[in-house]
Amino acid sequence: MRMTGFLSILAAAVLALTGAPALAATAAAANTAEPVPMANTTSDPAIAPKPTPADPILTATGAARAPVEHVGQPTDGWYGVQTQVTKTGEEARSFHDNILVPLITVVSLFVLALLAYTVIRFRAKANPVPSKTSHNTLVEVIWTLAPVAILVAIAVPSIRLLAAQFAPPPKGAVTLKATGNQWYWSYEYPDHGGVTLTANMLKEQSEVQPGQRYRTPADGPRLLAADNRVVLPVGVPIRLISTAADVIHSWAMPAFWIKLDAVPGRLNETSFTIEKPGVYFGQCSELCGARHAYMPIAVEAVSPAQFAAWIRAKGGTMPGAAAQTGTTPPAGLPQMSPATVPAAKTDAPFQPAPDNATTPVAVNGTAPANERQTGNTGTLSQPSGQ
Ligand SMILES: [Cu+2]
Repeated sequence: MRMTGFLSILAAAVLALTGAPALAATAAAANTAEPVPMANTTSDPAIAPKPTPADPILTATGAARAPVEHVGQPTDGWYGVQTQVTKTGEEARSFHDNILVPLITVVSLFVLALLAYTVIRFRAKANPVPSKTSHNTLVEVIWTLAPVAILVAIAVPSIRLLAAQFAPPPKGAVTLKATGNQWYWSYEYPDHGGVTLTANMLKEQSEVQPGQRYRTPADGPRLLAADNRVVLPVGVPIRLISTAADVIHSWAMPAFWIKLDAVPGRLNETSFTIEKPGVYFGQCSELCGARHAYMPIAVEAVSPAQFAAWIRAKGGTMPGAAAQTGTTPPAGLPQMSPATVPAAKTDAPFQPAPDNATTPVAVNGTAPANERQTGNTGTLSQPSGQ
């Protein structure tokens, strides 16, 4: 009887190992076979603004900078986490690959071996007279202390990594505010003259009307390419602030080791520094409705000089210049963490007000009530079909 139980465990393990790729393949097939549901195909504003040579992020030919394969995006058949381009991400990847996976493997094999030994050695047929042993102090102390030691060994680097992700950024950090909307992302650079942009997923050529912009390989992978990329400087600390306009979304960027919930009425904050220039892709990672899967995140990391040029091309200002006019408060954003943000302040206190780009964003929920009513999704430049 016990032998049968063991065999069924083995069978389940084998099934899980061999069945997983098949399931994944089925899911992938279903994914490619189904047309992308578009709630509002006619009014969705995926029309290409003609690339302007003045945009410093465009290459000399006027095309978007093409992403590099295997970097900042998923790869077919790839095991493990994506290549990391932040310090915390690299530490976390190393912790996962070099400590957690070997440890899990050793523990699993050890338990499997113990189980197999017990099942075979102490089976009823081989033991007509069962042992009456009820406890063994030494063994009990070992099997209590060994897991405790393993857990402590895992907890110390884990907690250090967790703390590193939520450490307040140093002075001079670039603030990026990401707002989740059903179903697109809008962004704001409050320290840079209130530059705003809206990012919608780029559709496939077969899904758009003639003349409308569609995804090309240079834009990025299907379902991950966005019509507008978030531009961030390399080597400069970034303060990411997230919130949402309707339901909970999550700003997730695997290559940065970032997954930050975007909650209506709240501000969440994290910080990171991108180490390598490139194009990186992520997705909303909180189930937020029918088109949850179609609100990608595309980040283009460039040199600080290119970033400054891009900000100027977008009509913004670099913080040094802006501070003198008093229009933007680089240090005025409160250091908010999920724990310190007032929870139930207002309905929509964190809406950007793109009508007047020089108005500081009401990040602390103290904007007058009449201002809170403005700046809703209607003022965003390219709201997606809903
Ligand atoms: Cu979402």
